[in-house]
Amino acid sequence: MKFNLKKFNDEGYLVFHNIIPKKYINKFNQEIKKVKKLNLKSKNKNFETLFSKNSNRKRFYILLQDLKSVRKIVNYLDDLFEKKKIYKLLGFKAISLFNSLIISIPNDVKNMNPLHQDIYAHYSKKYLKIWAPISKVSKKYGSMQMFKGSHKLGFIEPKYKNKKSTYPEIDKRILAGYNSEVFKLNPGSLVIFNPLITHKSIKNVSNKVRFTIGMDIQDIDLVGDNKLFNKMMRISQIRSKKRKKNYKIKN
Ligand SMILES: O=C(O)CCC(=O)C(=O)O
Ligand SMILES: [Fe+2]
Repeated sequence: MKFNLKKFNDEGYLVFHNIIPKKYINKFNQEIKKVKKLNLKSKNKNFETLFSKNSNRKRFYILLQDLKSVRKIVNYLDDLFEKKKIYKLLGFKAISLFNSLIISIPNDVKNMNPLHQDIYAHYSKKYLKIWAPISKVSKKYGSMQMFKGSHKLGFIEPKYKNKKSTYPEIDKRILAGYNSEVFKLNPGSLVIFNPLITHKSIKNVSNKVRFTIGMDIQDIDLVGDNKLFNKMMRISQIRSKKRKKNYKIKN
């Protein structure tokens, strides 16, 4: 695993293949099988059925975030970055590590992330994001599209498309002339990216659920552009409020 710092700084992301050992991916799949068995009485039902009720979705999503195998994978990657001296290369001194599990249901568009930068938990100027597919990702299985070099534009103010939107988006016109990539990767690969690179979800048009682990790695260093941090936190607060309001209306 060779971290090409120049490429990372130029393009805003790096892709690595076959990083997470198979045994961890298998463990994850076994756990998911157990969850399905426990919650789905009928064999022909799938995650979609469970997720279809909004009240279920929230509880289920929260519990799935902390699957034991997800923790194990995150710890494995943290140790690997330490061993390969990636933290050192990037100048991390005191690390805060947050992890999440992205679950993308076939044909779901409501929960996709529109064109955005990762400004919703952005508390440090030294911030690295990991996107680690644990199931196949592609234009068929759903994926992420990333705009090469767009982190160099710096913070871009996102706007709500209409009154009903709960996720403000970046105007795609600002990316005219930028090349982009939709990741086609096998489970166990990694995308390491700058949180300010513009990216979006790609719809899952297969009949399989897409699972991806997300990691937020931030240095606990408060020095930086306070005005910008306040702005990002304000945008994040407004988005949370809109989401809560929506949640209540539906239930
Ligand atoms: O996987 C996705 O659908 C989007 C992921 C994303 O926006 C992120 O990891 O920051
Ligand atoms: Fe994101």
